[in-house]
Amino acid sequence: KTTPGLVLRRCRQALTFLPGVSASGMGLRLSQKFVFLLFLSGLVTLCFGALFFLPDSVRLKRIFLSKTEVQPSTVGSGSENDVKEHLKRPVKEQEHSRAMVSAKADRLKSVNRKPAVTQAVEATEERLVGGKAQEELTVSRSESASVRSVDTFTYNKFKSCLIKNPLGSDSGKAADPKTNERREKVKEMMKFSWDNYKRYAWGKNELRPLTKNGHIGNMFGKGASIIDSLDTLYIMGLMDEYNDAKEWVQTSLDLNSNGEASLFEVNIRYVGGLLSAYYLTGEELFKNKVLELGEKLLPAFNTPTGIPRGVINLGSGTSWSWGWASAGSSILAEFGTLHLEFVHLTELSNSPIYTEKVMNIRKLLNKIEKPHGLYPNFLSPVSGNWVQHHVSIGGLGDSFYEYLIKSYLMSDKKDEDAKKMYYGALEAIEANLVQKSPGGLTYMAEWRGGILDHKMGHLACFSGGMIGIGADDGAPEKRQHYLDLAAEITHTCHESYTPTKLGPEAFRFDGGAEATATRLSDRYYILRPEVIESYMYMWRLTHDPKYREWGWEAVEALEQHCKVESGFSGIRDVYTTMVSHDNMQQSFFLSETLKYLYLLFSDDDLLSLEDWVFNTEAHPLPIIRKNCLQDQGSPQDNTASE
Ligand code: DMJ
Repeated sequence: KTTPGLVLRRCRQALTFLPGVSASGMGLRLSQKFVFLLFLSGLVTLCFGALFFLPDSVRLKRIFLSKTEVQPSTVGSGSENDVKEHLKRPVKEQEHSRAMVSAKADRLKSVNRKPAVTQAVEATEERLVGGKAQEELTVSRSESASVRSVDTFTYNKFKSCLIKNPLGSDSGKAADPKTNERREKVKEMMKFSWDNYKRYAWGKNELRPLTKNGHIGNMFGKGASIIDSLDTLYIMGLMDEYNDAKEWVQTSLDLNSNGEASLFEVNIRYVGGLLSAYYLTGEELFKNKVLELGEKLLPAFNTPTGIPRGVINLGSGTSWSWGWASAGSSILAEFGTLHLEFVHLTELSNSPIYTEKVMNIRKLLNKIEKPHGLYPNFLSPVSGNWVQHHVSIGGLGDSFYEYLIKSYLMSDKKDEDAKKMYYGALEAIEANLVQKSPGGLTYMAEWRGGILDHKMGHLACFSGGMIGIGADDGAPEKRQHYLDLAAEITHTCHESYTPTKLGPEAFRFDGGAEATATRLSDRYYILRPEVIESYMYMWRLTHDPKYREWGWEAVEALEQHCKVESGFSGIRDVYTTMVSHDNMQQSFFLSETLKYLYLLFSDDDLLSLEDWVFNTEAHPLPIIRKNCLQDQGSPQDNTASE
């Protein structure tokens, strides 16, 4: 048996023997010298090779092998310059050089890192989740091959792979006049919101409709409402407005602004918005902008685990964690809500780096131990461990679950890992969080280290739609159950919409409460989409007319309570009809709330679910049909180009 000790002893013996041999070697014949030299070089190679079998901690190894070679290389890390170089090269070339690039990136870590990140890397190298587990987290070559994009993306080819025309046969116009009138009403609301934004807040992130000015906020430089509106304007046929938005992207979208930006918000609003705009219109401008932006997000992944930090300065590339997140942790709903957009960035750029970044996150999440199969909301990007055991399907957790099932659907049902993770998570959610109230309402409680908080956030109301779209791919015996669960959750969320017919930020099921906000601070409504989002999905899945009726109730309530002279505004208390406005027209109102309402009153072939998944900001992204894109084939029944 070869042990490290034995190898060392043999090397030492050989080394002490050598000087004597070489001293007397003068008298040897040429052939003997040759044999001796051969033996000597073999021995040296053997001793050096044996170093690789020594445990990591053995000093000798550290002396002989440079530090960078000992370090594992992770796809989650890399210097900015390497990333740029990497992006310039096509996938094929990168296949051969990926190993070299990541080793070089590791070498550069120590000289080229932003201060905050450097410290973290050095301080925690030894504390990484399971030490050498980091090596295992590296996306292997064969795995990245499975997510590799086609050689060059061609827009026409992509269009030919859609089953339906994105805008439907008659722009999605509903057959019956009543539904059509309602759809027109929603379009009018969009135009009103947009016109006021344009008039008072053009180029700012959002409109303040009471004070008639703009609001910047801290998610990105500017123009969030413009990017968030592009696809809504386009599908509604508001072409003058769409053209104004497009022109602004061309002339004024500044991707180099210095300032704090949320990686999550930039991704779901800007990356998502630009991707959708490109896929819907084929305008190269959007593709170029989104690829430029995608590249700027990569430095946020330069952490020991590859789990990105929450905040990034797009100008300088520096990234850091939210000050409010405990112990410098990253948020599940933030780093877990990148997959759809990043896979599309790889599609369009022909660079695997984006997919590698998100696959690395998924790998870590797959590996790490989960309390009762649940995913807590806070994770350290340094150690890769959970920071607190707080689990929520609402804020801080929500869209992570959404992106699992949507990753599966968007991969044309090829991404089996995403499917497994989604149904595993759903099982844990059902076992631990799903509750029935005394009044018979089904809800999702929150979980704090094993103790249930019988509260559900408005944000968690997206889960009706999520469970609905995932029902069909669950185990056969569970399908009807999932559809029923989706309907029950959607019903509960509808119950929370009273008496203004708008819903509070959070509602409770304890102390006799049945889907009501018991705290003053939970009573506000900020034009959020989640309840309407679930109506839209449930309508498409069941065609039960109640969902359209519930959607119409919301339209009337928005008109009555949220519409002000110069736009739409959130309200401070949904339990009084003497409303007080919060003076904010959120950009997600244009991107999500109004889009989902419009789709609810349209035919199912407008952005058909057979072809599209919506990102968490309601930006439609196409299902990637690799077979069709690569093989000149197209799906049967293709009416997309009609
Ligand atoms: C949106 O920005 C997204 O839906 C996000 O996932 C959660 N919150 C808002 C809307 O409420």
